[in-house]
Amino acid sequence: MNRISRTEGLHGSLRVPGDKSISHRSVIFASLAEGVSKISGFLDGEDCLRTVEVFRNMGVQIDRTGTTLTIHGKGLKGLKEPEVPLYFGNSGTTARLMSGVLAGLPFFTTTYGDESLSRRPMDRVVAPLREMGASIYGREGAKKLPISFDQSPLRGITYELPVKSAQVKSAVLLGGLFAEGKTTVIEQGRTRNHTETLLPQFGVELTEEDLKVSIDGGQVLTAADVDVPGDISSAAFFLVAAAITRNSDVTIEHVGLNETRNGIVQALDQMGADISYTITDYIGEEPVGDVKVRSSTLEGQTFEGDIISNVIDEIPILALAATQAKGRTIIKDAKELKVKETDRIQAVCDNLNALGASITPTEDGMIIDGGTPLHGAEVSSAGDHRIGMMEAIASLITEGDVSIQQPEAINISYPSFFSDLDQLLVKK
Ligand code: SPQ
Repeated sequence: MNRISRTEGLHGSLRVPGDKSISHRSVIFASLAEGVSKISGFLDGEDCLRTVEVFRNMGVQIDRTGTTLTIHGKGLKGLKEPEVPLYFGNSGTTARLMSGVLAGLPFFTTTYGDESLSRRPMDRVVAPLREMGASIYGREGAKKLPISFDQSPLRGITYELPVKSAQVKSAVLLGGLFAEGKTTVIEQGRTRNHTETLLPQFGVELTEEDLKVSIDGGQVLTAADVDVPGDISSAAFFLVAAAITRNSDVTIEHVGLNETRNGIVQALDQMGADISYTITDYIGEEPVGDVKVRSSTLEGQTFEGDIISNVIDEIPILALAATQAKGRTIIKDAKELKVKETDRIQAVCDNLNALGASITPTEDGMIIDGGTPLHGAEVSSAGDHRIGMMEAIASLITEGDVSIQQPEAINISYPSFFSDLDQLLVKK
């Protein structure tokens, strides 16, 4: 249990750990590539380490020194049948993206996850992969983990995504690498595009047109070095912390500012936050820069439509910002939050209301009446890293201490969260 007290403000500069989405993809692509790739700035959180372990179990040598990985890729045809079931832990990204890979491999694999991941939907990737010819078996007709994959040739398809999901898009494109012919994915709206930005660095050609991405099967991946930028989803906790606390002035450096991921910067700006950013570099096609935030007076807003996919993982912390804004904030079109590590609509409402907020859950989001002072209480991460970090930031503004049950969930995406937070806290 972690107990945190109100702060006098946050000051200084910080680099947050590597982007989770890019770290997963770097390991997957480098393992499937021919040759040796070096990944620096890798996120050594539990989720990304699951992806590493999955490939080690299929014969890929992956050496890790801190946040640098050296991956001796095996090519699309060089992986070996694992002797053990593959464990995805809490990681939805590992489960969904690896399904695309495992469906295309010429051997049997069986996979499982922790309690939370075993509740999350897998039919969204299983359905298109089966349409491509994959042999997939599992619980509830393979709607849920555990799931097994057997050898079966894949053929390219054109698939219109029924949900806005980068994981499903990526799973189908990865299946497409192993398939005969062309695979095309058509999105309903833009989702994070790291698969599309990173695959070309490994020599894969993709064609993109509006919301359509196509890949030709059988392309060879060649080793590449990747420098992973800081994770904007991790930075978001400090951006909101600085905006809602007095006497704060924080800069998050060298963070990924991909336009499919920078929704939290847009959302805070829309709420009137004192926020600005500069792009300082490009890593491949990924823009990287510094984001500066100062204590702000926020105004409630309505967030709906296209911005939602761009800010989906930041909605818990955005909701906290909204509790301190003037007026009402409405979040709509965010039904996907119900199938994350927890039902994040319910978890945000239950935990922030326990601290004195006024939030009403809706079918696809929440309504937050702002300007509520928060007080201490005992809350829980409920095993969800983003809920745990949101609670830790909330505790910086509560009258009275907040106790957080299951704080260890934060290690999923941000093992150094509490020491990084401590670096920014102004000491009395
Ligand atoms: O990996 P996991 O557990 O699904 O992680 C989350 C998160 O909060 O870190 C979601 F719970 O991020 C997803 C994100 O919501 C990571 C991701 C990706 O790397 O492709 C895409 C999003 O999920 P989805 O279902 O919208 O594709």
